[in-house]
Amino acid sequence: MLEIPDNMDKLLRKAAEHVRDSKKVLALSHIDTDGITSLAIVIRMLERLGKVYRWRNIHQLNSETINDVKDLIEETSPDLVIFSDFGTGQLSLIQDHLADVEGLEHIIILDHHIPPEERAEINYSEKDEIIEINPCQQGISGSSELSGAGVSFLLAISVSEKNIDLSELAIVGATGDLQDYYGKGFAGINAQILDIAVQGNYIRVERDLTLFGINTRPLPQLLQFATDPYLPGLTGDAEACYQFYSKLGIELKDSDDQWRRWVDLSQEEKQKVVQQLIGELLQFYDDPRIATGLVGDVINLLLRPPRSEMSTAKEFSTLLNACGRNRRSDVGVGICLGDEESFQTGKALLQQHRANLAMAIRRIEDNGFEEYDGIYVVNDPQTKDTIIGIVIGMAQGSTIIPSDKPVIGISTNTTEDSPLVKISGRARNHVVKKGVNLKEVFTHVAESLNEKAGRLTVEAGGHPMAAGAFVDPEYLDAFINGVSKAIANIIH
Ligand SMILES: [Mn+2]
Repeated sequence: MLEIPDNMDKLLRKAAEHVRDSKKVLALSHIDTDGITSLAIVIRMLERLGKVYRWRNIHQLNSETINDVKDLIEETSPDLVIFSDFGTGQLSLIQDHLADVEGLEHIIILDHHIPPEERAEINYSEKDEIIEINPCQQGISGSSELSGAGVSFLLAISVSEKNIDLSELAIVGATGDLQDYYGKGFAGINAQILDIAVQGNYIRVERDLTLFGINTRPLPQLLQFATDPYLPGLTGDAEACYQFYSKLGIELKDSDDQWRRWVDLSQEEKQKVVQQLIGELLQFYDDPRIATGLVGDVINLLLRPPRSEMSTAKEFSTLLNACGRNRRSDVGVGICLGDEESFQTGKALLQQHRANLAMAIRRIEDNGFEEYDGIYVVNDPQTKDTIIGIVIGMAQGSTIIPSDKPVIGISTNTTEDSPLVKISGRARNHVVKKGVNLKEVFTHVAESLNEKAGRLTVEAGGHPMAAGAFVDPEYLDAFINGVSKAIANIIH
């Protein structure tokens, strides 16, 4: 059914065996859309096997939170723990802290993040108690070909082909991780999973507008609240959005005085709007793909209520992300599993999320940012660590912050009273092409600081264009200066 490397298939089958043999399972996952959908897939798989299980989302698996995980394991005494959408970067933590817990027989890691360099030589997958399944170790891209939810789906169908409907959630997870970025569609195993979902009639793919809210937002708000991409002159300006439609001769309300939504427009009306928007974006952005990406494959989710925040993969993924960013991933998991009350709560969180982002962007506009050699820095103590990455990305996307250098965000407003400072970095495509790899820069600076200090002061990870770090406040300045120097060396 699916073409996957033999080695990966072997690991999946072994993991599936451990799942079937388990008596009590603890499932742990990351808090974003991919983590939430990964977890929902794992839960459904366990539920269908009639297993006893507990689950929890964890914001970040690090040297602090691993102790909470250990407590949770001791409290729930599972014989199997499944980590999804994280675990690869924390394998040594997991090994050091969890491998010898009594009664815990197996650990399964379902991840897609790139393993740390120092692990290249070691094949931990050989060890029996920990099975790690990660496309990066199988010659498959973990940033464009398979997400955490995709890996979880592979396990679920290895356990039973009845889990094939969970392909829907795998695609929502991949969407959340932007694996089909700029409407270029899915590739690799993602494309295979999409095919399966289309054939099963769980998903239908249509060429349409890729903005958030085509099913749910009144026409003016579709543009006014657009953040991906930011629409110059329209995002944030209600009046301009009304005028945009009236200039094109498009009615905003139907004959019953109800707001029209994008899905209510005729093909001809849609065409007019799309042409106008693309024209404006082409003038504004140096990357033409941002404009052309306005139209792309829209993934309709046929198992979910129509005309709702769950009807397309993009809207669903945004809804789930909002749950996570508001520290309520559990609500997101409930939504994936079809719980109506969770859905209502999630919608309220989405509104809150939107408001939080708008206020954080406004503060950057009002208070400005700092310019360093090689980077821009936003240090806003009011912006939560869970949204700092999105906020700096949006601020740069909307040219509030110039895009010639990466932007680094600092958040001291961290989850669960952690003493660590959260750092987020974002770099535009053309900066990455110059050779800036934020993940590498962050990890190298972290390593050298840790070495100098003789202890753990910074933990870093991520991708070339989006990376993050948790920093001991004492080393915050040293870290920022180190990153500044390293990037300046690359782009000068
Ligand atoms: Mn992920």
